[in-house]
Parts: sequence; structure tokens; C-alpha cells
Amino acid sequence: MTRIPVVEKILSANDRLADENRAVLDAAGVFAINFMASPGAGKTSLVEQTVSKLSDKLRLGVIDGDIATSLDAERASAAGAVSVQINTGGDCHLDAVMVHSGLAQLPLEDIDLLIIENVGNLICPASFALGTHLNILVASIPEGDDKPYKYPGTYRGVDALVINKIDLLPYVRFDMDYFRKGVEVLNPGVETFSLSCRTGEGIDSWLSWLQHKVEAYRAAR
Ligand SMILES: Nc1nc2c(ncn2[C@@H]2O[C@H](COP(=O)(O)OP(=O)(O)OP(=O)(O)O)[C@@H](O)[C@H]2O)c(=O)[nH]1
Ligand SMILES: [Mg+2]
Repeated sequence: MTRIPVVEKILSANDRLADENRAVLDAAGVFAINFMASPGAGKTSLVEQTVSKLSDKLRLGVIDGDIATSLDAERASAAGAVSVQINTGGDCHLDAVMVHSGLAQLPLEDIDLLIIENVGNLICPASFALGTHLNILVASIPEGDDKPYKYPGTYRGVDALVINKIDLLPYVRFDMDYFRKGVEVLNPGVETFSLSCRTGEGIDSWLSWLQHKVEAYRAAR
């Protein structure tokens, strides 16, 4: 009885700050996306691919969330993005407060597309809005085809799904039809991209979809 109202209060405070983050982003004309995934699914690899292939068309920024280290932000910088690392110090997700402080450290007027890499976790990040325009789930083949069934909350809420590491399909037991059926029940018709950050297969459709989203955002402003 006493715990539920407390959780609701924390989440509504987070939602309010997420709205503020969105206002900050929109004031600067920055389109922002949030990558959520299990540890090791390939979030940073997708950041690297996206940054290196879009940097001649868009100015890219990255906020990287991790429990510890600045390894991922260093990878994003090396790929060509201006980046900020946030260490959560143990928290299993980014929240709107952390992103607010990350935004304050970035030259937003010089960024077109901001990618926020959330902490590797399939549960907690889905409960904390950050103010991003899109939330994107990065699944990967070695995780197994049962993940939509076991982690419905994350699959249900996302705007797009990337299925990474398709180069491993010949080596891993993964029933794509079973996986997609699970996704379809939770998130009917969700935009889905099957790709490999290792071989580059499928990356182009992801990039052109994302670029189109940024262009549509700019055109609507
Ligand atoms: N075979 C294969 N390996 C990949 C692919 N994408 C990423 N990897 C590998 O998967 C491992 C994890 O990749 P990361 O990009 O660091 O994953 P992450 O989701 O950012 O990991 P955390 O931030 O630690 O949660 C690395 O060894 C990558 O080289 C892919 O498409 N195919
Ligand atoms: Mg990473």
C-alpha cells in the first residue's frame, strides 16, 4: 500500500524533467534518440556505424550511459561525434536528471542528431522517459529468440527495433519467425531493421530511415 504511491511520485518527477529535456532539445533543434538493449547487444557498435556513416550529412552528438568507465564515449568520439559519458554509479538505467546534466555539457546548437546510449539492461530503462523523440531497442541474435516474451515491457514501448548481429544467424539457434511473432503481439507493425554492425549488411536501410526522421523533424519546425 505504501510503496506504490512513492514509485508513482518518482516517475512523475522523472516525466516532468523528461518534458523539460524535450523542450531544451527542441529549442536547439536537436533530434534525439534513445538506444536501449541488453549488455553487449551492440549499442555502441551501432553508434559507431551511425556516426561514421552520417557525419558527412549531420552533426552528431552522443550521451553514453554506463555504470562505470568512459570507454563507450571514447568510442563515439573516435567515430566522430561530440560525446559525454555519464556514469550512473550503479543505477541500471539513465534517468531524465542524468540526461539533463548531459545536455548541459553538449554544444546543442552544433548538433543535429543526438544518440543517447542507455545502460545495458532490458528492464529498467523502459520505465524512465528521457525526453528523446524516439526510443529504439537494439536486440541481437545471440541473446535468443525468446526475449520479447520474457521482457515484454521494453519491446512494447519502443518506436523501432534493430535486430543486430545477423551475421551470427548461421551459428546460433534463433527462430526469426518465433521472435517476430512475439514482437508483433506486443508492438504491432513496429519498424524493424535486421542488420550487422560487423559486416555492414542492412545498415543502409537503418541509416536512410533515421536520416529521413531527422529531416522530417527539421521540416516540421
Ligand atoms: N558478430 C557480431 N558481433 C558484433 C556485432 N555488433 C557488435 N558486435 C560485438 O558485440 C560486442 C559488444 O558490442 P558493443 O557495441 O560494445 O555492445 P553494447 O551494447 O554497447 O555493450 P554495453 O555498452 O557494454 O552494454 C563487441 O565484441 C562487438 O564487436 C555484429 O553485428 N556482429
Ligand atoms: Mg556500449
